[in-house]
Amino acid sequence: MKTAGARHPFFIMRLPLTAALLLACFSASAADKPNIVYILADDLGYGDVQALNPKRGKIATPHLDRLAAQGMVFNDAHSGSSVCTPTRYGILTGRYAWRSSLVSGVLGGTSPPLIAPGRMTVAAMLKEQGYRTACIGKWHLGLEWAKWESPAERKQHPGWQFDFSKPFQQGPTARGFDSFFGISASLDMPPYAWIDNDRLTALPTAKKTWIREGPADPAFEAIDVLPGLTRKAVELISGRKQDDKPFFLYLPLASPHTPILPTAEWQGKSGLGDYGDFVMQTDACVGEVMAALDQSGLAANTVLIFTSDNGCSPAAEIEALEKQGRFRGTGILKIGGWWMVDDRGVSPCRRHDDGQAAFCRLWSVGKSRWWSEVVGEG
Ligand SMILES: [Ca+2]
Repeated sequence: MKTAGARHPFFIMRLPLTAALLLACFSASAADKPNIVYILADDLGYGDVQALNPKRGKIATPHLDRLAAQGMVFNDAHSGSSVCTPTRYGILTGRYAWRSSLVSGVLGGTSPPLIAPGRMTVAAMLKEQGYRTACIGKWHLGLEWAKWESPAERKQHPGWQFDFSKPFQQGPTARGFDSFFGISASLDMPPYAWIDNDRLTALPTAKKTWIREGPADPAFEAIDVLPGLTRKAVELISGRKQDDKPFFLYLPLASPHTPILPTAEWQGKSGLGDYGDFVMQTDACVGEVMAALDQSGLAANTVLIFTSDNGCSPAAEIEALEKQGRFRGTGILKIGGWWMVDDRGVSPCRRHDDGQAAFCRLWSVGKSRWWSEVVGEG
């Protein structure tokens, strides 16, 4: 399917370790360095994108389908641990997560930093290459929150484990990003509050519960997060000029992870329940980013990557969705307590050397000028 607008070089689905792919950008000439937008969905099932599951996919994903049609699809990649935190660790450092202090599982919203100080990240490497770097979204790699100076101070703020009035250390801006806007971890992990660079935008004086109870900015609502992240990403792209420095936008979304909260505009759209509606809204976010790149004239020199950290969680009510035909006849594998859905039933967990994990088999759906020059026809 071809549509108006510039072609987006490629599309990737479920590719947890992509540092090597981003490294390919460095072989471009200094004057022709592409912008890079890396969108990471959270708990989006492989079979939920119609382009990847055309016969059985029931959720409309027109923007991802267009991206797939205009770009390239990588659909046989493997990961040692594919849930939220290890995926993010692998993407940003190029290392297996089990080489870090977190051998399995994920961090919480107030966990300490997982990426060691001084460790090279994709953002830091691109910054050295003259890129402006921004992270907008769900960090989930730990932050060094300020500790209370005295037990008396802590006593004055029951429920506050840390002094949230102070900036944290060792966050995204200490790991190679010029700027950060987003949330500390998963959307169901406190503190429930927006973060701007190295601090909360408002004190978490309330208590809220989205699965977990914790301190919350009274004005913060989980349902506003996907629209908020989308707006910020579009603002960043629209504010760029063609003669500016190249930019790297890392956009780790918090959807369609729990709490599954499509906005009123999307409720009921899929006919498959909240999860289907939230997937459609996530697809629309990708559409807004693509439109911003097109309208700002940046698309032709921007590498847009889309992937997901893992398959959809049991909270999506998989069995109910299956009864409606969503996964009919597809392979569903349970790895480490999480459902990995693949319409060919391929195991996503095989081990490779770090540098090879990102590239297994590759199918070319379309080649851009940039792809041909930088990566080559082979
Ligand atoms: Ca996830």
